[in-house]
Amino acid sequence: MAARKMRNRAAVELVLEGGQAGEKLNVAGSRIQEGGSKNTEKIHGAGTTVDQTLCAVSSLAARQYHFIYERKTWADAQSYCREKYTDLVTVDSLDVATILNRKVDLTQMGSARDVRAWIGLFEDIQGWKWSLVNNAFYQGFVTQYRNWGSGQPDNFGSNEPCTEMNSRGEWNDIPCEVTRKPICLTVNGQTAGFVAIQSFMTWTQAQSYCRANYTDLASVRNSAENSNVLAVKPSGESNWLGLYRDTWKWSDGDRYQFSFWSAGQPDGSTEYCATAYFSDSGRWRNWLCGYTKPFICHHDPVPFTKHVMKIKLVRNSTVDLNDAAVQSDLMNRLKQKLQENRVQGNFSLSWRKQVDGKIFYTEQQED
Ligand SMILES: [Ca+2]
Ligand SMILES: [Ca+2]
Repeated sequence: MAARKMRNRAAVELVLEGGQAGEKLNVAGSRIQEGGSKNTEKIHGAGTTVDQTLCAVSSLAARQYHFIYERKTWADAQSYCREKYTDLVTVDSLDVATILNRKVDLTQMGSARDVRAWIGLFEDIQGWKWSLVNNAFYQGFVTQYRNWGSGQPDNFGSNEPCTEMNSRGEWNDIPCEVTRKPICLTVNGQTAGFVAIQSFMTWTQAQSYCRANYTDLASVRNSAENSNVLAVKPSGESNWLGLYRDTWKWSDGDRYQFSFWSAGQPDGSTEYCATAYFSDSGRWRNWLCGYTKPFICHHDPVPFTKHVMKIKLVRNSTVDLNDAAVQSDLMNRLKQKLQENRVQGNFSLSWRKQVDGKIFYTEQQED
């Protein structure tokens, strides 16, 4: 009969605080057994490990990703994600791209040539707005006047988010990087005056120039003003107007900053929705929004204010868990684990002190 041995079992309560004000979750009672090692560097042994418990806790706070292999159009996929989860996925870092590459089940994606899934990225093709923001000047809905030429805006080459007026007074969307002479605007109460500038600039340079020297780039509120612009502009030329739009946007409203396009993408003037293409490491390809594809949702769990975890450490050694260096080492490893699990937002981790001021307390137990 094997001799029974006594194990020195230490318990500790770990307090995880963070997130927004919101629902309080309590996971007290999570147990970790840590045993068989001389110090806290190695965590092995039967039962739940520190890693597993931290994973479970942080998954309550971290963004989760869900692949849906049923095929839907981009708009239907967006509705589905918003209903069941939070939104179509936002891929705002290489970390997220890596997670998606790891999670995708290629066998469920259809033919090998079509391993792509909708993500939340779309081109805001209807989002035209004026450089000048001044509600008193527009008085309601006169921001909506447009005088597009026939077949415009056509987003030729998938890169036309700025607007010029041609020699007939008609508007055309064009790339913002080309150079045109700007039409600047001076505003005096409700009155608009237009000034033709005689030097070539990109749209952004034109905007800065007009804002520095006049009120802004030209806003056109009605056909009478369109004629006024036409009257001052150089004949036989196309000139900048203040109308522009954002290009790519995330469905959940996040700013489009991180870029992960496949070579040569985006292309196609009417491909307003983006897919992650898993034959190319999940890089993005824009595609016609009406096609049906698998898609990826993300889910943001309820923000939490505080978790209390009770951790039990089983050890054979004589390491002093109330030694400050040991505690700080363990704490650092726990914090690192939380970061690896992408716990979002500000969080803090601290030990909960017992009534006697100690953090760890030992339980004598037979096993
Ligand atoms: Ca165009
Ligand atoms: Ca494309």
